[in-house]
Amino acid sequence: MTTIDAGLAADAATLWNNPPTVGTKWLYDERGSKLFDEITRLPEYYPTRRETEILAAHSVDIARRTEAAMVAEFGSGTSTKSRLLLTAFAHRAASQSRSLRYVPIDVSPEVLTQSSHDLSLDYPTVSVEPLLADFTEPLDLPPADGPRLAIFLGGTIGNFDTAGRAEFFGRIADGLVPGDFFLLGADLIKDTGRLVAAYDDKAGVTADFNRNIIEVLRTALDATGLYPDDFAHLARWNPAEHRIEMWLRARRDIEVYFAALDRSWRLPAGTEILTEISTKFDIESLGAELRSAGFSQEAVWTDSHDDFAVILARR
Ligand code: AVJ
Repeated sequence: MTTIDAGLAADAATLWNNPPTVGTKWLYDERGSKLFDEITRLPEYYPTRRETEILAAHSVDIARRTEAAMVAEFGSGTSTKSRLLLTAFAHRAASQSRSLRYVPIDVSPEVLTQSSHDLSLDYPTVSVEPLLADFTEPLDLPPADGPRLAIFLGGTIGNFDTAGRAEFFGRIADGLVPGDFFLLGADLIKDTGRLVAAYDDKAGVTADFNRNIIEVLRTALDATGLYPDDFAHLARWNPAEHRIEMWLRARRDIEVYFAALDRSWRLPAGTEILTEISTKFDIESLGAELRSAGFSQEAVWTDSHDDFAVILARR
């Protein structure tokens, strides 16, 4: 995990902020990515099932509307939902004797290698071209001989705050040319009880996922005195920012030494560390954000419960 280790040392300064924060992407090492995968199957965690319902119902339509030669997926993870799109896109391309390229982009090399291997076997007509990259940094998409479709699914857009979203949408728009497309999945504002339960499940998988970031810090920064069990998982709804926030609260006074940084980290009992935000949206304001980034809205689909939305935008 050399890429993560080097990056985390450079990223660690926010541990000394007030409140302390840890870059959300450090939740998604190999173990974290597997735990997140488990989260997507929890009864309380509805977003994956809702988005899957939308993609299952509309993939053929999305393939027809875009006629994409390349699908580039930001934060592809295990690409489970992308399979619905790939099936439709590969079929559409084959029926027109076109080829289809799929570019999964992720920060986890293990997850990227495994999913690319599996996809190549299952989609022999699709050229799978994985890209190990952090989508929070500038990134050039490979050129293609036809429309490109950038996709960002799962509601991961919720990990950005308002300024971060504007920057991210602007960067996607810059990387595309007129005629290219952007497909965005976003979780919608709903009953607070359901939202909180989705991030604080009964089985405690989300708690383990959150605490895993402590283990990532411990190994990457060569820490002594740092133990996941010393932290309690908290999921809170922030109504002003309409987002779920995940925090870790120190259960006792904690004193850590990071050998990789030659620096110590003191957390009095009760100190809370912000590890992830998951913003929830209303369709109108999200559409407006896309328009200010230079996209036009082509279509919006929601699931049968109006829990989740998928927006197709054109550059
Ligand atoms: C992967 C960012 C979409 O915000 O719902 C799930 C992450 N964190 N449970 C989300 C997550 C805790 C998830 N995203």
